[in-house]
Amino acid sequence: MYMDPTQHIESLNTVTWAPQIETLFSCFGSRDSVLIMMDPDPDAIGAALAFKRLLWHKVAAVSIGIIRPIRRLNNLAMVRLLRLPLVLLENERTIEADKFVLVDGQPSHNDFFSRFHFTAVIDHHPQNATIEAAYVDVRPNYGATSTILTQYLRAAQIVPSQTLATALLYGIKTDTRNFERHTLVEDVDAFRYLFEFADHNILEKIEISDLSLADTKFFHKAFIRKHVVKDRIFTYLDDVPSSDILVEVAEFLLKIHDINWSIVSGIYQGNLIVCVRNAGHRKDAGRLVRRAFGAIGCAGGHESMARAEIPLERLHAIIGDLSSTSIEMFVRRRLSPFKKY
Ligand SMILES: [Mn+2]
Repeated sequence: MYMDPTQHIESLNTVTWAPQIETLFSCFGSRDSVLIMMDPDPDAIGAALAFKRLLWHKVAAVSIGIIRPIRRLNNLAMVRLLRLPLVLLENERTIEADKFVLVDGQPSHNDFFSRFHFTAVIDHHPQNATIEAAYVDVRPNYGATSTILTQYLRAAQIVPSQTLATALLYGIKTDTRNFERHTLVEDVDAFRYLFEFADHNILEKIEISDLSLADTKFFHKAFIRKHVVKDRIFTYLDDVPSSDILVEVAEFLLKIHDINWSIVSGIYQGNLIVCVRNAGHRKDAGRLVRRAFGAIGCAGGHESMARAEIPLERLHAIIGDLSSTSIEMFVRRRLSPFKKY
């Protein structure tokens, strides 16, 4: 059956929405010192930069504050490569501004936000509480707040700089997962508009920067210990610093030609964690993991990704010795392509 890859992209079927740009500008004066706040993910960062650009030459000062440190490596790459001026708001008493703006979030989303009285709130999350602000624009059907801000820039006839366009483009790409989820024609439109202004070399580096140097030693171990049975590749990594590294390795191993299943396991916080990725036209990762481990631990997932967590005491009761070899063999036997359930 032919599936239109863009069928999930709905259209609002309305006249192109014109942002109330003059109403927004009337909320700010030339003496104002403005702080734009957000919980820093790429969409929020893009939207905040765009808001700052809108206020350029219209107010006395604008700064952008983030309410927690950025840890995701792609996002750190974004901030460093684009040299973004973000300030960590550790303590609200140190904040000196007379007007506050919130993007990609709502005051009720967070204790930190709820302490402020905002002049403007622009967001795309579902609205579950009334928002007290002079200017509110919440559009829950939009894929990204960066899309909304791109419309504001266009309404204000501001051509985005390369840095701004790159940040907005990356914001739209991450929040819509490259248009695989909650996407409107408006998101695609904003993407198309920003595309020609963005720095695609920097964007590419941001998108692929998801490994730290320390992670590479787990890849090394994964390659040394790999074991292939039919179209399944297994590897066991002993203790890992977080379960994320199991995901990274499992996704990487799926790139191997003729491999349809990658099964990467390790010990984290007293549990054996088994991370499974499945590619190909018959995908069943969730079902396989539930059958193999459902009775002894927590197991589940989707068609293409699944995981199981088995407490070590439980594992000890089943296999006795908890050496690398016996744990490795246990996972391999449970997920063997020859095993019949
Ligand atoms: Mn967002």
